[in-house]
Amino acid sequence: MLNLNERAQAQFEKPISELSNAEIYKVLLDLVQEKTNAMPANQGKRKLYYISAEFLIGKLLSNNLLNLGLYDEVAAELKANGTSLAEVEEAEAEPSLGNGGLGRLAACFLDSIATLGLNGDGVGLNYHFGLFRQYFENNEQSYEPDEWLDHPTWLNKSDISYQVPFGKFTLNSTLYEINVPGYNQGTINKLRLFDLDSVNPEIIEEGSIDFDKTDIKENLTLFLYPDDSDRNGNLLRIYQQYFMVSNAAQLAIQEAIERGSNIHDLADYVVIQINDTHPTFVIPELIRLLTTVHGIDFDEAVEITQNVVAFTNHTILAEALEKWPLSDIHEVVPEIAEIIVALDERVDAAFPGNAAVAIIDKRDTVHMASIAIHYGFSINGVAALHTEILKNNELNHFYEIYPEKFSNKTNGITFRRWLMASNPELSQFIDDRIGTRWHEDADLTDLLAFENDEEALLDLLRIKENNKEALADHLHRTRGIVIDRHSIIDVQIKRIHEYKRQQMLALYIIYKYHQIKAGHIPATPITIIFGGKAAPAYTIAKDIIHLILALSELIENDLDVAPYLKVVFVDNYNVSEAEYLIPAANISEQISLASKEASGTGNMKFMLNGALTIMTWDGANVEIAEHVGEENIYPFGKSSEEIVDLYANNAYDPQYYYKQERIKPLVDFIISDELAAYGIPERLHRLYKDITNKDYFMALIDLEEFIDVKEKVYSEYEDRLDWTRRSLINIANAGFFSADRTIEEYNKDIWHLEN
Ligand code: CR1
Repeated sequence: MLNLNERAQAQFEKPISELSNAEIYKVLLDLVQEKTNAMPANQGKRKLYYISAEFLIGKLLSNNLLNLGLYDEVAAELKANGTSLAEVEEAEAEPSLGNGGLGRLAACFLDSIATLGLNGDGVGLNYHFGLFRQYFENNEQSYEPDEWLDHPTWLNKSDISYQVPFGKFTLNSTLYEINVPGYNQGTINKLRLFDLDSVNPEIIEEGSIDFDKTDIKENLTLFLYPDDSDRNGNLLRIYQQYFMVSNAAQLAIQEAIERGSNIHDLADYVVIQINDTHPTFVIPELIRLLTTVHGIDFDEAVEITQNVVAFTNHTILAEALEKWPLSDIHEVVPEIAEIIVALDERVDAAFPGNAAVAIIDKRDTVHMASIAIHYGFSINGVAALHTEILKNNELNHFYEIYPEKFSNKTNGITFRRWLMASNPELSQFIDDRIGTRWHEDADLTDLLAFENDEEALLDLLRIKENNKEALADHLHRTRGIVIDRHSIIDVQIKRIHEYKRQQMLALYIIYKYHQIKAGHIPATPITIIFGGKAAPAYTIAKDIIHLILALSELIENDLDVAPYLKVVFVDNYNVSEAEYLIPAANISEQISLASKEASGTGNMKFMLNGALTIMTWDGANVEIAEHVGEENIYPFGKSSEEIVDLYANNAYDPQYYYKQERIKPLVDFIISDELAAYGIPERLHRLYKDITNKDYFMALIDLEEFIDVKEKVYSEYEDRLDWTRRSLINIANAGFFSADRTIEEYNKDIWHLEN
């Protein structure tokens, strides 16, 4: 017995039934912290450090209770006291330590690494305000600092601190730690977040997220990805990155020495996985520490580093493959700039004349991915198609010289959070049908035996309806938004980016709006839900948000259409919102321009929760289609080869598509008088011009096929039992997308941790 009432009395001198949600949350937080603080860490000679700019960990209470085996007991005690975990969790603040798929992947990985009992910690920064809190005003995105640290958190302050020697000053770090218990493991790993005591929120200008970018001591860990559209922003990002990796490298070396390393054998003790290019400075930093602090000569330091560091690439978008002017790096940390120059000279000597693999290009710009590939021992992509594109296109010049370094590790998601914690009813449904072995091995294929079992299908249908009900309540309670709980729930949630093509779905909405106006009433009302943030400096992405919000208001105010079509943009989309949206979704929108979405992981979460996917042949969608079979998914659009060719030959002309009879009126509607009533002409005209003249991510190329497939999907939804049968088939085949499988692959091929 946990006896929560005793704890409540001791802490608040009241029984549970008289506590507020925030107080109950505090009781449970302390209970879990007590347990995990007492648990031993995973052991092993070799230890992994997973360095990442983002860890989008979400709220931790339910997940931790689940992993500790306390979930059912706590749920029962709360119920007996007239409340529930869902209600109590409303009092938990979601940590603002990440933004997108890259950060959420890191969080799923931490859960799986701990669950497999492997010795591996996450290392990152303790951002005080994350990216930003998004809200909408006048149908535009607005910003607020996303406060989370003034609520009770899971952070433990450690006494570990390092000196980080920048060119102009040295800063002392403070390390905070979050326990990461594995599922049924009895051991923990940690997420280790470095910070500065001198950081000062007061420097943020009232009512904005602006601050003095040059005041490094006070601003260093305020925000994730501070605006880098000017030089001071560039410098700040370099300050952040170097601060993160210098601490990580010092920590890894110190712990290796404690476990018995003599530094020459560091690679037997340490493996560092760098999550995208943001932590790449760890390579020159390791070399600096080995040579200056540990007395190793340069050649050997390079060799040691090369055996320690492995790199994951998460995108082929040029904008995200980081490049920094050498002079900027020099200004922040001259020693690191000098080491990079030396590393570049070695590359030059080894591959003379091969400009494509140079670290420093002709304009003295440093290519971070080049450092990571030359001076790491492994590079992997995050889905089969993505890895092929890296090998054959984007990174082909590197692949030619280092074929043995390349491998694929298709992403995965943790079923603990994305099924057991966020969809308990579905989880119970599965337990009742096939037992609980899947909790360990993620194998759900025995569910296929129920494909034609009407009772099971009706049960599954009822669970989806309940989750829709819960979503409707949540949207109403938190935002006053009313949705039809019996409508079809059609969801696109992800960062806002042209390549993800939220604008294509917006054009479809314009199509549907006119169809309904013309009297073609859908058999079931439709609710289309968006969620996601646009980077503050990304104008077109903000214009796309504006278009969707304006359409939403237009439709809302049109009494002919409003009963049948509703468009919702959920503000400040995050993990907590995803946990309502994904279990409730009927349709998952995975409609990126083929070749551009490295993997996607939302796609896997929707599949696992029984949504059917509308997809382009991109990223992990391709593998999802392989696992569920093409009859249980809705593919459309040009192939990645076709798109890669179009780019290579500069052969895409948006005007050609714009002029098509079915497309032109949809695009023209963006600048119509009707929409102008709800919109800002400048934004709508700019977007219109962009789509008709540039359309770099080809929103128009697949639009006609998209319209056809959407119509087909909605009409097939009318056969609820057959729809639910295919939903079951999707769930049953999701096992491959467990992050445990992904982590087993990383460990077998790259990390070689023993447990
Ligand atoms: C990719 O866009 C992928 C995640 C995790 C993202 C997405 O397709 O699923 O990484 N990349 O691998 C990213 O955020 C900065 O790059």
